[in-house]
Amino acid sequence: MIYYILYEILDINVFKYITFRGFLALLTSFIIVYLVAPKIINFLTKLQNKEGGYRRKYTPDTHEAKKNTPTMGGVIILISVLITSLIWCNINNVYVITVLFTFLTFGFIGIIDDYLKIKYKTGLSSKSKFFMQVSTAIVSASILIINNFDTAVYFPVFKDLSFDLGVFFILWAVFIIVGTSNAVNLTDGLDGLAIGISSIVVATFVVLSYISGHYELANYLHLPYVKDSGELSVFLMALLGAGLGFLWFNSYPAQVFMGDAGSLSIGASIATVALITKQEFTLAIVGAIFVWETLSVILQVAYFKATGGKRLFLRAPIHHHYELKGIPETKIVIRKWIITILLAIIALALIKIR
Ligand code: 57M
Repeated sequence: MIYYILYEILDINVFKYITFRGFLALLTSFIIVYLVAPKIINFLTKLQNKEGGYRRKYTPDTHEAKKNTPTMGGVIILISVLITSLIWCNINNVYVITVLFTFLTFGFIGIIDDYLKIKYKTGLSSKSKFFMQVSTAIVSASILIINNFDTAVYFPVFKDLSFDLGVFFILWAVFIIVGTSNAVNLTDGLDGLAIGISSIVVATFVVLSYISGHYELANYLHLPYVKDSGELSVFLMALLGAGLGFLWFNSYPAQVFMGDAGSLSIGASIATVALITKQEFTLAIVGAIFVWETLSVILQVAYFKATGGKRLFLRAPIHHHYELKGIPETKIVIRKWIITILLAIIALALIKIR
């Protein structure tokens, strides 16, 4: 909005620049989170205490002390990113509209699930949650296709390799969006783990979306040029500011958990940006912790069924396995952040060797 008034109407040139608005977006969303989080945490704590909260069985003993920590803290991120995007993004940009739609709709699905868990001790059924996620992803992909989006998939390293999916792009988009959303959700099991990794991934895609929307840079680096996708970096800077702000309160010992409201919306929006910028495989690289956390669950369940009840890991997702081996929670979290930072550097370096 302010972008429209300051640049389109008052013609104040500096607000044309994505970088300038991006830094303002990061500061704005961080300050909003820092100011509203205490009040919302207080409200969620009262709600949780009134309704008795939600406890999963076989939770590691180290999590017993967390039983009164309020969840659904993702609403703080949703509010901050929405306000900041309306202020600093060009909301006439079809990619910003698509990502905001995905972000808010997955966030709404998460809010319903979190609230049902708090109030009735059980969330949405897996089927209804999956149906809502898939439906949203189909709408997101359809918005892109209606706006003549390039439905080809591109690959890291091999600059001339691409494969046009045509209408099957919708299936690909559903797989990437719903898969990433649930991978972040599974990973959200230790203080600061999901938000820390997500913020590093978001920061990586700030760079990638800026390049993807910059004709000269994209061509110099042999990356797919996606006209007007650079505006996504302003949205991502808003998400990064909100993520850092949320980490302020979710770092160990967490004052609040993000809930599905946060994990689903963050995962789905990152995935949608990866689809738009043609960097789905880069997402798999920098988000490899999300992939490994999900794979550990798949392997655990498959092994459990194949061996009639034996476990491959002490517990899945894999972060609980390390916990049960006696590694302190903060050490597990910071080591996974370090791995993700290294993966982000590798992912960006891979661009240069195309
Ligand atoms: C999402 N939820 C956390 C919090 C957060 C099929 C199976 C793998 C499913 C999986 C599952 O239910 N995952 C759901 C993970 C939970 O966090 C809440 O959920 C929100 C995210 N959706 O925002 O509201 C607990 O995680 C801890 N936590 C923190 N700090 C944070 O910042 O300490 C979360 C955020 C919170 C808190 O204790 O209550 C979770 O771990 O459930 N199931 C599991 O993840 C369970 N695994 C399991 O049962 N494995 C089995 C089979 C099924 C594979 C096995 O290994 O044999 C684990 N989680 C729990 N107990 N709580 C292990 C058992």
